[in-house]
Amino acid sequence: MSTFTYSSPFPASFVFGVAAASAQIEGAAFIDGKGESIWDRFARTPGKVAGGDNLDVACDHYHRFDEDFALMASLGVKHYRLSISWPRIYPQGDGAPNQAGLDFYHRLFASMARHGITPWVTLFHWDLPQALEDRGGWTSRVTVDAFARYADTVVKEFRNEVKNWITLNEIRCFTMLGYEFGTKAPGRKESAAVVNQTYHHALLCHGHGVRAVRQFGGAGARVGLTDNCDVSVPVTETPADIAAAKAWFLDKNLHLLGAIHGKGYAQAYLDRVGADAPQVLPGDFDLISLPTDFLGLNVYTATYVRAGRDGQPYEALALPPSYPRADSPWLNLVPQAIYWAPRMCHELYGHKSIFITENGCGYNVEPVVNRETGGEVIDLHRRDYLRNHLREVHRAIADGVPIDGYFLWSFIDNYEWEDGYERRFGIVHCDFATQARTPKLSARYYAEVMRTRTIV
Ligand code: PNW
Repeated sequence: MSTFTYSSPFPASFVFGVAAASAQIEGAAFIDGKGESIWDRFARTPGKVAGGDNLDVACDHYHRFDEDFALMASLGVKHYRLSISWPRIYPQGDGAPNQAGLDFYHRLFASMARHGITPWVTLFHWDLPQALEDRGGWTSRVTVDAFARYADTVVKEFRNEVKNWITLNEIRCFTMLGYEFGTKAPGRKESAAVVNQTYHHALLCHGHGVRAVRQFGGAGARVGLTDNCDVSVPVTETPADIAAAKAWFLDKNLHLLGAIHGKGYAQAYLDRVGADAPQVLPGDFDLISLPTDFLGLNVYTATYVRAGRDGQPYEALALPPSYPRADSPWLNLVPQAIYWAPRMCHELYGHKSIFITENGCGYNVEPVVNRETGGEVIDLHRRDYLRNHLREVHRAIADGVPIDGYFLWSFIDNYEWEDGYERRFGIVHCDFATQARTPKLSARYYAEVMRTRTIV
């Protein structure tokens, strides 16, 4: 019988961490030879980003990483998920690597090591070199070939500093939102066939990332994908609603999670897309389906699903207008999302190691108060979000779901893509005018969770 109860500490090996991404915090957008990214271009396109905010300075982490890691260490953070900026390493996407870019990350990893913080490195978190977009971006195999070289270079270069690798962050966001809806860079609105092809190219890059880590990562290296799967939560936790939620989950994630677990696209997917199916070349699925060591899940929200009527396999419910949400319009507050997403992945695909690679919430108005005593932000809304989600992670572990770690998004307020600097996701407040950092109440709360390994 399991001795893991409601009040048990998280398992000793459970990883608590924080996350951020290169483009959102580094700044130094045109320094030391870094090339233009599609987000640098998108931000300068009128009307695309709130306030016309760009990534030029962001949190100036490029120049302040040492102080940021000291702050992390003071909060007891021992694991940090970051990403490497592709255009800092290959300013033109491919060609010759930029030594100054490589040197920067060596300095950064050295500082992390000095502060006792383990890196979890994402190879691609949306900052595609603009030079590759000019050659077709995610619609083209040129990007796949360039990514393969980039992944080889980065894994070889940092094999002694980095053991935990994540290939790509949230394929949906840089394909569907970037090439179908156009709300994210590069802001294109393409046909279904083109969009399906961008998914396929992204999957191939994931495969190349896995291959590169196996080939060059050295002993002890592990690798996985970070996916923001569409998450369903059963309206009642009864067999009928759970089965319906599972059927919905399988359906909505067929083109990505389904694909990496198959030797080809599922027939149900091919039936759905018909003539818009992506072009698949021989050997593609040898890469796409390479076994990984873990699955990364970014979980923020979910759709409620119940058993279908009239022979339908499920019914997904639209949320009523009064349903609570964060200031991000898509971020409906559904803590059970973080219970069901890993459980479904475990049950449907057999994952044996799952990391929550992001979870957090964004709000606009978070004033710094009590400045005379060093300052704080009373973000009880975030403390609540965090606590409710951690409870569900804990419940999942108690139910035998293999969740091995949790990374909070985000360490610090940063560039929230098309929402610019207006939307704050950090547990550390950033004053973008002065670059002053102020830990929020939620940072103190999370520090106590990490210290005691319990939900305080
Ligand atoms: C993630 N949605 O993006 C990204 O990985 C982060 O870079 C980002 O800052 C964070 O979550 C907060 O937004 C998402 O529309 C963007 O469902 C949009 C969605 C989900 C995740």
